[in-house]
Amino acid sequence: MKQVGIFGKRKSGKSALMYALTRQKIIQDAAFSAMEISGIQRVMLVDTVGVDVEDDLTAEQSAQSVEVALMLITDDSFELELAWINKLRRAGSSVIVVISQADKFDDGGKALAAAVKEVSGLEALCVSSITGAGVVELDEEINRRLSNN
Ligand SMILES: Nc1nc2c(ncn2[C@@H]2O[C@H](COP(=O)(O)OP(=O)(O)O)[C@@H](O)[C@H]2O)c(=O)[nH]1
Ligand SMILES: [Mg+2]
Repeated sequence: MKQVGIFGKRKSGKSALMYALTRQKIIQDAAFSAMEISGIQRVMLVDTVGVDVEDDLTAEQSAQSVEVALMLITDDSFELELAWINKLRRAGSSVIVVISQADKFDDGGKALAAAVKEVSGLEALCVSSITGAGVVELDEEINRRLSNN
């Protein structure tokens, strides 16, 4: 089964996002239940401890096996995350940058997404696991990346 890994610092909202995506998958699967539609992909979501934990084995191991990697960013010190993005790409993963806990920002995370883009050239998706904003879009992007791989 294809794996999607969730990376980011501790408390960046990885586990909450995993549950939000799981709910989304269940809703989606229910809508298509009893139908065999190609393109519906079953994936394994892999949670990790935190890239800010020294020698986090869960992140190190997942980096080797995930097809798609979500890298969560919550504030403007994201050097560690950028280093991990390079590492994940070298290991062959397709990386989606997520501005996590987007409900905490007045602008829904847009300024932080712009800052990430300025430094790295990467487009980020703003997602809130609490309000659900951006979860469907993220799910769609994951599916796109999985089918392009
Ligand atoms: N406001 C807000 N809080 C969040 C969101 N996602 C997670 N949290 C909170 O942030 C804290 C850390 O979340 P958690 O998913 O455990 O982070 P992890 O350590 O990266 O797995 C918890 O108190 C969550 O309730 C979010 O989208 N919005
Ligand atoms: Mg967690």
